[in-house]
Amino acid sequence: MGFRSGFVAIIGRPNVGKSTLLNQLLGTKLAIVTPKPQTTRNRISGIVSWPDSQIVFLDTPGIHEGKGTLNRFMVDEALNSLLEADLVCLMIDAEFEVRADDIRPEELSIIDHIRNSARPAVLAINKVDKVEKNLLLPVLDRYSKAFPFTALVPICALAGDGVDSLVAEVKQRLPEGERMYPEGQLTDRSRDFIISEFIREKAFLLTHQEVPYSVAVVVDAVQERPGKDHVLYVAATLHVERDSQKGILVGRRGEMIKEIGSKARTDLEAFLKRRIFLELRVRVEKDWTRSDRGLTRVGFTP
Ligand SMILES: Nc1nc2c(ncn2[C@@H]2O[C@H](COP(=O)(O)OP(=O)(O)OP(=O)(O)O)[C@@H](O)[C@H]2O)c(=O)[nH]1
Ligand SMILES: [Mg+2]
Repeated sequence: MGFRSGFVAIIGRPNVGKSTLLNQLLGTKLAIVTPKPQTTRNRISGIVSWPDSQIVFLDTPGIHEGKGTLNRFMVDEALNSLLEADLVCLMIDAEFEVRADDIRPEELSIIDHIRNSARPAVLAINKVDKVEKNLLLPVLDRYSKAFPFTALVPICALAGDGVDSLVAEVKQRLPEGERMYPEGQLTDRSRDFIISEFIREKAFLLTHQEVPYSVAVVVDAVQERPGKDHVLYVAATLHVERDSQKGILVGRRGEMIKEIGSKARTDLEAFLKRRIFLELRVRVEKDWTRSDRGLTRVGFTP
C-alpha cells in the first residue's frame, strides 16, 4: 500500500463541535471554540501527518440560514470546502439528536448538499459524553437510512473518545497520493490570521447579544522588539458595526478591551511560545457585515 493523502471537510450545523474536533486531531488549539453558535467564519485547514499518510482536515463555518452578507460568506466557505474535499465528515450533536423524533430539515438540507457533491461521507455523532449510549441507536438508524454513510462513528471531540476510530475510517477512504505539506506544518492559514482569531475568540466570549457577531479583528503589525527579552509586538484592530458597540467593547474606563487583551495575550503566548506585547484598538466600520465592501474592509477575502 502506497502513501495516502487527501482533504476531509468537517461540516455541520453551528456549535456541533467541528472546531473542537479539528483541535483534537491536531493535538493543539488552532481553531477558536466558544459555546456560542457561528463562531467559525472561515475555512481553516489542519494538517495531520503520519508515516503512511497525510490528511488535511478542513474546519468550516456552521451551515445556517444566511441572511446578511457575512452569513452568506460563511455558508459559502462551508459549501466550497465540500467541493475541495475527497471525503466529507458530517458532524451532528448527539444531545440534540436523542431528543428529536426525526432528522430535522437543517441536517437534511446538508445531506442534500453532500449528495449533490457526489463525495463519500462519514457521520460523526459528537458530544456522546452527554447522552446515554442506548439512546443513540435510533439516531444511527435514522441517519443510515438518510444517506449511505461509509461509517457512523460516535465521538466525544472534547475528550478525544472515538476520534481514533474516526481517523481509521477516514484513512481507509483516502486516495493514494503524495504528501501535500511538509511534516510539521499545522495549517495553510497565516500566523496573522490565527492571531486575529485568538483575539476574536476573547471578544466573542466576553460580549453578548449581537456584539460578538459584529466584531472582526485585523492584525495591523507584528514586529520583533529589539532587546534581549525577545518580545513580539502585535497591534490589532477590532472592528465593530456601530458606535454603541464600540462603547461596549472598550468598556468602562477601558476595562473590557483590557480584559480581551490580557486573555488573548495568554493564549497567544502559549501558541507562539514566546512573550507578546499586545496593543488593541477599536474602531467602527459601519454595518460591515452587510456588504461585500464591508467584509473586504475588515480583512475578509471572498
Ligand atoms: N460536552 C461536549 N461538549 C463539546 C464537545 N465538542 C464540542 N463541545 C462544546 O460545544 C461548543 C461548540 O464547539 P465548537 O467546536 O466551537 O463548535 P463548532 O461546530 O465549531 O461551532 P461553529 O464554529 O459555531 O460552527 C463548545 O462549547 C465546545 O466546548 C463534546 O464532545 N462534548
Ligand atoms: Mg467552529
